Amino acid sequence: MNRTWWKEAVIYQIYPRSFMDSNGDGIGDLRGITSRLDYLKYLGIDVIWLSPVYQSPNDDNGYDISDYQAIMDEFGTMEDFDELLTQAHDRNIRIVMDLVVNHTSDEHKWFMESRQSRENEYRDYYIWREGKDAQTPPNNWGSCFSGSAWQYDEDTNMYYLHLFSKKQPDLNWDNEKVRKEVFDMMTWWCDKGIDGFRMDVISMISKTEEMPDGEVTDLYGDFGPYCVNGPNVHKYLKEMNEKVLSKYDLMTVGETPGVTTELARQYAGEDAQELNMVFQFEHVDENGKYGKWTNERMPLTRLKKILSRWQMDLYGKAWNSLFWDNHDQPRAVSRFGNDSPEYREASAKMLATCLHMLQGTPYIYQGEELGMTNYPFKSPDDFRDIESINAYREWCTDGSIPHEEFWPCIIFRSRDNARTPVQWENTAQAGFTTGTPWIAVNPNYTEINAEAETKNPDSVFHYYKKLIALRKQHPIMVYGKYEPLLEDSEELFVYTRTLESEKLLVVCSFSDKETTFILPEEFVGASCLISNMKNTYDGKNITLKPYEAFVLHK
Ligand code: TEU
Ligand code: CA
Repeated sequence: MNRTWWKEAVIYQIYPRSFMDSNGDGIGDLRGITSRLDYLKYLGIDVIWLSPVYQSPNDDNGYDISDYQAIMDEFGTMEDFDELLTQAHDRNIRIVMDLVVNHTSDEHKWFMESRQSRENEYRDYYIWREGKDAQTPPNNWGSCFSGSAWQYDEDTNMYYLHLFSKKQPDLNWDNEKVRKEVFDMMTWWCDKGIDGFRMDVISMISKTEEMPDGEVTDLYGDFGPYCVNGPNVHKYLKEMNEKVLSKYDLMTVGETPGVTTELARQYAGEDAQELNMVFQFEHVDENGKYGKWTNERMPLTRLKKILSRWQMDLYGKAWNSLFWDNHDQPRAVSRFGNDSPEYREASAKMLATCLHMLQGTPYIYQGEELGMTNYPFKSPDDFRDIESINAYREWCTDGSIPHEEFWPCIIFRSRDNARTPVQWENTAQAGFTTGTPWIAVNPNYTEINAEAETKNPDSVFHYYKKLIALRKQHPIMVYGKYEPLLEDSEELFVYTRTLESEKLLVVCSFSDKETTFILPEEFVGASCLISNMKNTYDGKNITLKPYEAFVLHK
């Protein structure tokens, strides 16, 4: 298996709007990020994945781009970006940009032209279809952000497709002019010296020609079979690789909802000439009777089965991206751990151990290294995210689901849990801004903040720092072969990693009860690489405290 820098790196995702505000307008910005690079260097990360910073009306907080080669006014200027890139590179930190090219903003000049007339030269940059009539869209597909996936445009009496908000019209990738525009823009950013791309819903860029009604799963038809992993997606990614990616030393990761381990070997195969790795979502796509809006937790055995399959199916063939959360997911310690005062720190460290000892490139979402938790939402007015706002209206306000029934579901999974400001210190607004933040700061910033944790050697922060440092010292963490143990346990996630004569044993308790673990003979007497508790692991019968995690090395 060939060894490369992006396999050995730890990636830190920044959601700029909520990371650090430098000018007191309550909105995070590029200069704010630059001011925190020493903190990231101290943590030890190698790469920053920067969520979108391009010109945008912010209908979906920057994932609706109106100019790919200009910086969003609220985030600063292109000079601020150039300074951030220089300062990051001076610290040997790479910058990976968020490439959002499944769709643009409806305020992009291409769409402003396209909607002018059916004959406009930009008409075919997007996906326009006749409705069944002026009141009936071309089919029953639903948008990810509620409502129909089709928006009627009366100027030309046609509908345009938007798999996300109606201000995010889908680009027509079958149009070679679109592909050329995108590849030219990517080249422009690469020539500025960026180090790669995270590619937003890249598995959705190719749609089938036929667009029939989809299976109705909740309120609308499912567009999946016609818009995910489509007929030309690999052709277009191979063209992107040949015309852009292959010309630079880049890290590329596709956000590929709907990907399987089989397809991952096409998207990110060692010899596939497409991408380096993909984000899969099987372990975070727990659904209930209201789709994603559920506070049900996935049984540990199912979580282990999914992660094991991804470890074993990709081994030696493709590369895993490892994450518990990001800007679209609830906070890891609240979802997979236990965010009570008694168990928050132990379970956050346990989750970090479990993830960072797997094979793949680990991603740390801003604040995860502090053990930041979900937010205590009190009312739908607390939401800022279009997905949560629309969902509450669709299911509750306009729908038939009582607030008391839906509320626990939406506050558990809302993307806004991950978008509250990073908690830097125990001062007003957690040191994120001197102004009024665009979204409320979690009140627990008084206990959970970077200043307190960087000073406390036993903090979640220092535990992440230690895990990152271990990765640099032990190639087995990167290249060792994964094998699961105790697959039927609902309390313990146990696995080994093997590289030549070296072995690791990773034991993580997901339980809030004491559990016992029988040490395999071969690990009796092995040294402890890291653990989140002060314990010795030299006996055969080990009693684990709630959320205890340890790694033995021989
Ligand atoms: O997310 C794509 C995606 O699948 C989301 O619908 C995500 O899975 C869902 O919100 C989880 O609840 C990407 C970006 O990460 C997201 O922030 C954008 O809103 C979306 O694409 C549209 O660009
Ligand atoms: Ca600001």
